[in-house]
Parts: sequence; structure tokens; C-alpha cells
Amino acid sequence: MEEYMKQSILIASLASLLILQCGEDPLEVRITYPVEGSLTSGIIRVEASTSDNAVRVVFYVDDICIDTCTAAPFFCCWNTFLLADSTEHFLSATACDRKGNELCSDSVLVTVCNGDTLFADDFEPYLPGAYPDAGWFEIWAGAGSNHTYVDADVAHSGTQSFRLRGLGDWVRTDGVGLNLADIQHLTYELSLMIPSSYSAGALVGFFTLLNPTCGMIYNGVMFEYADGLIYVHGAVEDSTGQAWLYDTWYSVKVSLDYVGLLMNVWIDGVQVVFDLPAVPCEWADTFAIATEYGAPGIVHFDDVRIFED
Ligand SMILES: [Ca+2]
Repeated sequence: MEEYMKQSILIASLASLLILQCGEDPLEVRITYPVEGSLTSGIIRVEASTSDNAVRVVFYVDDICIDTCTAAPFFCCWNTFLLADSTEHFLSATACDRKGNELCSDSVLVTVCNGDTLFADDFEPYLPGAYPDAGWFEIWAGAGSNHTYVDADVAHSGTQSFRLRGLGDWVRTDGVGLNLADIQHLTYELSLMIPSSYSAGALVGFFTLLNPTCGMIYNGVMFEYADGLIYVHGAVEDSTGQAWLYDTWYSVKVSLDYVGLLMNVWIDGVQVVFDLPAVPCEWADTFAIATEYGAPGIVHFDDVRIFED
């Protein structure tokens, strides 16, 4: 009996110790990427490592919250293009446990280094199925937010692309805000693919809102659904005479001279338009990708890069 009591007491004590240890598990959090002193560019994942009891991590840049992550692995996508080039910034993260205890990590100092690149996205940092909201915003809803997302099954580079799905009478359009002040020459490049399984037409270029339900893309390129040809829209429209094919990735490059108001266009490295009249950058400074009006379906975009030259 005495032995039984001793064992009971021992078991009870061990249980108390375990509960005590669980209850007092110290919260830990630190930024594991990027590392202190590094040069950062583009849209990157900021990653945090925590103790097992963390249930939420809030990420900060210069003490301003940029995102909250509620499941491990804890990370957020950070758009460094929103910050001036060659500037230093402090990254930190706050972790919380179930009891509401909070702990702030040490700060990590990094320098933003994007050079002449105004924006770039290969859609690799995002979670599959998510909206790439570190860099993009919705302009027209198309088939709805459930149908436009980062797709992990189709890609030009890496494993992911941005899939847009539009309706015949409600196009899908997504944009990137750019600061084009003082820019005289700009080039944008991207890859796009229209699947045969649910084909649409596609547009890329600079968007301007004409009224709440109507917009226009200037200094852009259109893969037209109806006749399967590639067109260019500057201040005037021009047909390249080139046909496009389903299930084929195309690399589009457009060079804009905002001083001479001219545009030049390459498809897969071959120049197809020479010195077409272009509109001034003040007309439209939102870079956009879209499905074509009247052609419901899906377009995949990847490897967007916009740079001053
Ligand atoms: Ca990609």
C-alpha cells in the first residue's frame, strides 16, 4: 500500500512537472530569412522560426505590419519594390501562443537593391492557390476571386504561374501600381500561355480606367481570340500578322520610349513591331494583365519584369 502511494505521488509529481513545463514553455521567434546585412530584391519570402507553441506570427518592416501568418511554416511575401532603392530597413516578427503571450524577435537589417527594375514577379514566393497580393491588385473580377490565383500546376519558370479567368462579359484584369515619374525609357517583359482546355484572348500593357465599368489598355499587346493573331496597341493599333497557338508559352517584350513616344515589340526574341506611335506614360501608369472581353477562359502569366533602360 505504501509502495502504491509512493508511485502515485511520483506519477502525480511527474504529471505536475510536465504540466508546469508545458505551461512555461518559453516562446521563441527569430527571422531566419533574409539574414542580417543582406541585399534584398524583388518579392521575397520573409521567414520566421518559432517554438512549437507559437500559433501566430506578425511580420513588420520598419515597425509597420505587413502581414500575419496563422500556421507554420511562418512566412510572408514582401514586395521590396515599394521601397526606395539602396535604403536600409528593419525586419522583425512577433509570435503569439494560445494564451496570448507575445514575444518580439530581434530585428534584421537589410538593404533593398533592385537597381533599374521597377517590378518583377515569377510567382514562386506565394502559396499555391493564393492571390499574389504582395505585388498585384484586382481591377476587374472576371469569373471571381476563386478562379484567379497562383497555379502550382502550370509554369514558364519554376513551378508556379498566375492564372487569370475571365467571363465573356466581365474580363479579369489584375494590375501593378508603378511610379513612372521621370522615366524616359521603359521595357516590360512577360511570358503568357493560353490553354486549349479553356481558351481566352489575352492582353498586357498599361491600364487606364475610363469609367467604373470600362477601361483601356495602351502601349500593350493583345493575343486576340477571334482570329488567333497578335495585335499591338500604342496610340494606334497594329497587327503583327503573327498567329499564336494554344498551350504554347510566348515571351513578350515591349520597349517604350516616353520621350519620342514610340514602342517596339518582340515576340520570342523576334522584333515584330518597329517604332509604333505610343501614348505618354501619364495616360496610364498601372501595368496590367487581362483576359479579352468577349472571350471567356483562362490565361497563365509568368516571369513579369518591368525595368528602366
Ligand atoms: Ca514561375
